[in-house]
Amino acid sequence: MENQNLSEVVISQAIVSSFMEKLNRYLETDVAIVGGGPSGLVAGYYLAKRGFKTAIFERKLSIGGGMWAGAMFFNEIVVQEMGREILDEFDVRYREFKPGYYIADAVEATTTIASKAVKAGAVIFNGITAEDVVLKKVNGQYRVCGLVVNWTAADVTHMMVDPLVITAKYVVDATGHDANVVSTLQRKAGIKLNTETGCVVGEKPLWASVGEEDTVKNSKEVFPGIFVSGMAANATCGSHRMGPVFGGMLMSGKKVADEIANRLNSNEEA
Ligand code: 48F
Repeated sequence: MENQNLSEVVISQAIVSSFMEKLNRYLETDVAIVGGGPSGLVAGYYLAKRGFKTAIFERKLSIGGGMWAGAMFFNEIVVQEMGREILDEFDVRYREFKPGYYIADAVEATTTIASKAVKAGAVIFNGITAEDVVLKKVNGQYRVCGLVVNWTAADVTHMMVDPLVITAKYVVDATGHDANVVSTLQRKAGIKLNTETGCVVGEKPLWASVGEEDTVKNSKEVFPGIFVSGMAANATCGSHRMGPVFGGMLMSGKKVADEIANRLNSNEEA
C-alpha cells in the first residue's frame, strides 16, 4: 500500500470545521447537562434516546466522574438491586457477589455507559466548565434558560476571558458532591430553591442505604428550568453521601431524564 501524503492543513481543517459545526449546532439545546459522571451520562443517554437534543459539559478531559476508580482506586463498582436494570439496559457485565449486591468492572461500566450515551446521540463537550447559568424572567417568573461555559483552561489559569452561552430548555446539575451549578445560582441570584431551607442544604456524612434512596428521591427540579441529579441532588437537598455504591447514581440519571422528557413532551403538546 502506497504511503498517503498527509496534509497537515487538511487535518487541522477537518478538526476545526467539524468542532465548530458541532458547537454551533448545540448552542441551542433541549437539555444541557453539567457533569459527565454516572448520573449525567445516564441522564444524557435516556434523553438522547428519546430524540431530545442533549449536550453534556464536562470540565475534565475524561468523562466518568467518580466511577473510574471504584473505591480507593480498587476499580470495581457495587450496584444494588435498585440499579441492576441500568446495567442490563447498557449491557454492562456483572456478577452477584452476595444476594442483592452486584459487582462490575469500573472501567467497563464507565466506558460502556459513556459509549452508549454518545451512540444514543448525546454530545459530550469535554474540557469545558459551566461557570454560571442564564437566568431570565419568563412570563413573570425567573427561570434558568441556559448555561454559561468557558474552557476549563481559562478557569484554572484565572484568565479573564468572556464565556459563551448555551441556551437550554432544561439544565441538569450533575456535578457531584459540589453541586456547583445550583450553588452558584443560589449564591449569585439569592433565589429560593425547592429544598427544605430554600438553599443548598449541604451533604451529610455517609449512610449508604438512606443516601442511595434519597439520591433518587432528591433528583428533581429545584428551581424552574434546573434539575439536580446524582450526588448533587443529595448535596442540594441535604442528605447523606453513600460511598462506593452506584445504583442510586444510575437510577437518579434515569429519573431526571424521565421527568424532563415528560415536561418537554407536554410542552410540545400544549
Ligand atoms: O462526581 P461525579 O461522578 O458525580 P455523580 O454522577 O456520581 C457520584 C459518584 O461518582 C460518587 C458517589 C457514588 O457513590 O458518590 O462520587 O453524582 O461526576 C461529576 C462530574 O461533574 C464534573 C466533574 O469533573 C465530574 O466529572 N463537573 C463538576 N463541576 C463541573 C463539572 C462544572 N462546573 N462544569 C463541568 N463539569
